[in-house]
Amino acid sequence: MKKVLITGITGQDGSYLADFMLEKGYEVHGMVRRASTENDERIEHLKGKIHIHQGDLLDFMSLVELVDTVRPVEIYNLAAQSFVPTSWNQPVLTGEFTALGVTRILEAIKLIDKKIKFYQASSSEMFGKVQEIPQKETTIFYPRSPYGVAKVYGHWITINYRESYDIFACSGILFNHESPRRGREFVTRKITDTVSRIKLGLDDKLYLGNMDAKRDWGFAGDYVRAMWAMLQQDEPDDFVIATGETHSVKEFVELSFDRVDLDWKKYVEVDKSLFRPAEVHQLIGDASKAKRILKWEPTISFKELINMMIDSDMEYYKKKIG
Ligand code: NAP
Ligand code: F7E
Repeated sequence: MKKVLITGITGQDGSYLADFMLEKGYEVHGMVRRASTENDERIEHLKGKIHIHQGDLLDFMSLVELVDTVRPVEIYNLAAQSFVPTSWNQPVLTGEFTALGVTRILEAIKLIDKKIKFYQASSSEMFGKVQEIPQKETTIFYPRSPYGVAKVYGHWITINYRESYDIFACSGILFNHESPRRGREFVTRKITDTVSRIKLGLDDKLYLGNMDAKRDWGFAGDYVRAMWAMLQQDEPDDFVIATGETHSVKEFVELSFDRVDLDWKKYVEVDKSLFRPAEVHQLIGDASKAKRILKWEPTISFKELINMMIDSDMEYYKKKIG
C-alpha cells in the first residue's frame, strides 16, 4: 500500500486531502504538533483509519525522524501559519513556519530519500498587489503581508530543490478555497457562522472589515484533487488552481443572508479595526494550465459553496440549541 504523509492534517485542506487519499487507497499518515488540548475536530471521523504522528515544522529532527519512520511515497506540506492578519502580529513566527518550515521538510527529503514526491501549498496571496489580470503561473509576485512574503519563499525554495537536487517537487498556487470545515476567523466562515447565529437568535450583528475586497473563491474538496493530480504527472511543475470568477466580500454577505431570508443591511456593520495594514484588493486566477494538463475543473459554484456553508452552520447551531 502506498503511504502518504500530510502535514497540517488537522487543518481544512489536510482533512479533505486525507479523505481523498483514503478513497484513492493510500495508507494515510498525518503530522500534528503537540497542543495541551487535542485539536482533531476535522479528522475525528477518520479515527482508526489514519496514522497520527507528532512533529513540528519548527523542529528539524522531528521531521527527519518522521519521514524516516513513515517512508512515504508522497508528502503534502499543508502546515503553515495561514491567517494573514496574524502574520503582521507574529511576522517572525510566520516566517519560521510558513517559509523556513518548507526548507526543513525538503532537507529531510534530501537526507532520507530524494525519490519522495513533494507538494507545497503555495498561495494566491503571493500575487498581492496584482501585476496582471487574471493571475497565472508566470505572473510576477507582489506579496502584501508577511504571510504572502513567507509563501513566496516557500514557493521558490520548492522550485530550487527541484532544480538543484532533482526532487519531484511541485507548488500548487491555490486561490482561496472554503468549506464547512474552514476556520471561523476567515471571512467566509465568519460570515456563514454569524449569519446562522443571527437567524437562530444567538447573535445580532456581523462586524466586518473591507467589504469591497474581491476573491476567487472555490470549494476545498475540489482543490485537494488538484494537489494529488500534480504529483501524478510525468514531470514536476507548478499550477494555478482557481475558479476564474471573482466576487466581493459584500456579494458573499448578500447571498449568505438571502439563504436564510434576512436583509443583510439590518445586521452588518463595518469595523475599521478589521482593515489590514496593506490589502489585497482583487484576485482572479487563470487555471487553464491545470485544466489542460491535470484535467482539473472545479465542480462547485460560488452560490453552491455559500449554501453548503450556511446549511452546515445552521445544522450545527440547531443541534446545539436542541
Ligand atoms: P489551516 O486550516 O489553517 O491549517 C493549517 C494547518 O497547519 C493546521 O493543521 C495546523 O495545525 C498546522 N500547523 C501550523 N503550524 C504548524 C507547525 N509549526 N507545525 C506543524 N503543523 C503546523 O489551513 P488550510 O486552509 O487548510 O490551508 C492549508 C495550506 O494551504 C496552508 O499552508 C495555507 O497557507 C495554504 N493555502 C490555503 C489556502 C486557502 O484558501 N485555504 C489558499 C492557498 C494556500 P493546528 O491544528 O495544530 O493549528
Ligand atoms: O480574507 C476581507 C479581508 O481572511 C479575505 C487564507 O486561506 O486565502 C486566505 O487569505 C478578504 C480580505 O482570507 C473581514 O480584508 C473583510 O481582503 O478570508 P480571509 P485571505 O486573507 O484572502 C489565501 C489564498 C491564503 O493563502 C490564506 O492562507 O476578506 N475581510 N472583513 C475580512 N477578512 C477576515 N478574515 N475577517 C473580516 O472580518
